[in-house]
Amino acid sequence: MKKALLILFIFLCYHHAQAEDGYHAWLRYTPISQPAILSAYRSQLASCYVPGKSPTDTAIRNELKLALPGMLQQSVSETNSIQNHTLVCARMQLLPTGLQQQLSSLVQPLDSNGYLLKTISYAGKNITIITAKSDIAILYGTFALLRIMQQQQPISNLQQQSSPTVKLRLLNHWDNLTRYVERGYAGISIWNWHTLPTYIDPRYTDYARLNASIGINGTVLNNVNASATILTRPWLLKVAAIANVLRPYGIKVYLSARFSAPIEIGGLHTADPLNDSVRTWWQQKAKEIYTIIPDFGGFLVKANSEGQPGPQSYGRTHADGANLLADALAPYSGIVMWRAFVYNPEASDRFKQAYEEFTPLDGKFHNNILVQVKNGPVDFQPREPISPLLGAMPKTPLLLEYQLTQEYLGQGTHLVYEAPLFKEVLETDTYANGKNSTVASIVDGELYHHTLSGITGVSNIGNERNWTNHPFGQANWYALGRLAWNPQLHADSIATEWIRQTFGCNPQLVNTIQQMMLQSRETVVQYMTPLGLHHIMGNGHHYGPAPWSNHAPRPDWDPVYYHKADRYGIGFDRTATGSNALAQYQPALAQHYSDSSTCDPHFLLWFHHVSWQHKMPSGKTLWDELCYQYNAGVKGIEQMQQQWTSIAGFIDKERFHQVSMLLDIQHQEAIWWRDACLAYFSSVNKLPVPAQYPMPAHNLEYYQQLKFPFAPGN
Ligand code: BDP
Repeated sequence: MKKALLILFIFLCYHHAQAEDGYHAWLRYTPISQPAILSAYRSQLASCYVPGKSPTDTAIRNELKLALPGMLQQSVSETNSIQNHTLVCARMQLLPTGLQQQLSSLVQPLDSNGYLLKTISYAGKNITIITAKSDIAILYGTFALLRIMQQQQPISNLQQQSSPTVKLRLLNHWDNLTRYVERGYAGISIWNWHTLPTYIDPRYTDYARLNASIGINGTVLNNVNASATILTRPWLLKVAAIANVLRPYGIKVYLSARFSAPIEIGGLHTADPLNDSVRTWWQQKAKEIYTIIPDFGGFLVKANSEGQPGPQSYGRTHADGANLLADALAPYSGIVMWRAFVYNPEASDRFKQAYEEFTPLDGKFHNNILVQVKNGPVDFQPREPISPLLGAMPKTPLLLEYQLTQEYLGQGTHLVYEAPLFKEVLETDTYANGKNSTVASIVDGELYHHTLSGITGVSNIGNERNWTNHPFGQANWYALGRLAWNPQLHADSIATEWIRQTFGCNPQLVNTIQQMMLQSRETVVQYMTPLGLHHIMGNGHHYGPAPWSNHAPRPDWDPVYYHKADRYGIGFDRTATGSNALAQYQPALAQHYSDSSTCDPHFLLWFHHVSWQHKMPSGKTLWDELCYQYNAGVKGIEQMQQQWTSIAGFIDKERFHQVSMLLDIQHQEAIWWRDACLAYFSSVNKLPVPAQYPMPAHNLEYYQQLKFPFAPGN
């Protein structure tokens, strides 16, 4: 009996050790499986030498201690000098002069965050070196080497120089102080405010490691719909405790600031940006913050948007409001990220509002301000044209905001790899300063020579063991960091490196998952919002289809506002005969969309109201094409299910089952989207769903009466 229990115990321990819960994300450091690579790594990396003494150097040493024994299955000694086959991780100044001379021409052009990885022979020794101008850059270089090794690629002949293109590479948490995460689908906030500042969850360090490994260098801890409480001293001490953990990893903390904080926590009667007491209040607040958090990054502000307070409440402009805060932060080199996500129920077209409010202010923002612009003009839809502000404010650095959390992309249960969406935006030519004025060249500061530049992602992280709930949500976090580091990287290569690190290097596994990921964004567009449909999700929670919805508190929250379907046609006319939003783009860009017969079908209903009989490039009528697209979306998920099943043998059973079940949900919901939308549109246009497609499983009333009062994240 005892023996049986012992065997069971050993089995359970073994089983537990094997369980893959996704916590380590892409930093798994599992044993290298290819014998030739393993033996090459073992001999090349016999020891490491990290001479620096800063907390960042300690972080580097810790990472190597975790990673190398894990991958090499042998211990790697730390040395006090450079020996044969040593991995050297050191700033240039800490290297022997001879080595500095050998490397100086390669290191000289690097940015302060850029690193050099190189194998080199020095004083008769073959060494692998990671060097740079700062310790943070060495940390980035260390993660770059580990990324190569986790992919089991050769390192015997390395020469890689890399500097980030974008200065601010950020996450925005929409985390409330209650730990409820707005639009969060992965549990509650990882910031355990109640136990801070004394209890430091080890998870904060792992958060820092994961972010630093992809180059993220800042994080806004709290929701843009901010509570002023975060700016009070007890809370700033909590923030400082997080900042202390993140600092060695090169990550600054930022806070969302509530514009009316001087009233709410300062006891003033106004928050008017031109009022002297208000100015003094913010100056003192900044001083207090920097006394507590000396390297505080700055403020993110959502003002006069969706009910948030702002300068317009006092007849002032966004620039007045942003300058007020920027001036308070300037003595400490802090910055303000002022959001341009504004719209107003009276406007004829929500699409146009941000451009109308912000372009007249170009040149009026002080130089420590970035205007933060969502990638599209409406709101993180499965596909949007670019925001017309991108390219329309040459004198203002623009910070590009993406949404990692999948508010409009199937929320916590759909597999959607967003890098193709990110790239579609970055590669769009705005023609703002002639041809090749891509969004990438605007947000990296190059086009208009701005020193401040930034890309941010609204975080999809929560306290779920695997951070993002859907294992593939991690890929979106990963891709955001990689693209912010270098917007020229490709969605497919980012997917490949993520898969190899996250799931393994078997070629069949890698190819299959890569195909699934690359197709997934187009598939979600097809089953949710094909041909340029947008914002037809359920009101408020945005979960599931509700194209019929027409009685929200504001018209611009209603799907019917966006699709304008009637007996004769569908789509939002944004040409000169309609809202003329198209005129907000440069003519050369507008031209891609302006004629309904040549408009890219992906954007057709964004810009045109066309008849159901409109001829599509495929030769089908619009109605037939719409039915085709919805069905293709469902087929796309069926294909993903088959692809996933085909690689069952290559994946740990925990994640295999988890993703299989999530794909089942996604499949059911794709069918729901298709059937509900086609049932509704066919009730409007009175056209039957063509016979080759399945009929909606239920009648329209069935879909309309579905209610989701407890949909998450709302
Ligand atoms: C919308 C979300 C809302 C956010 C808002 C924003 O539905 O929860 O507060 O954007 O970005 O997408 O401010």
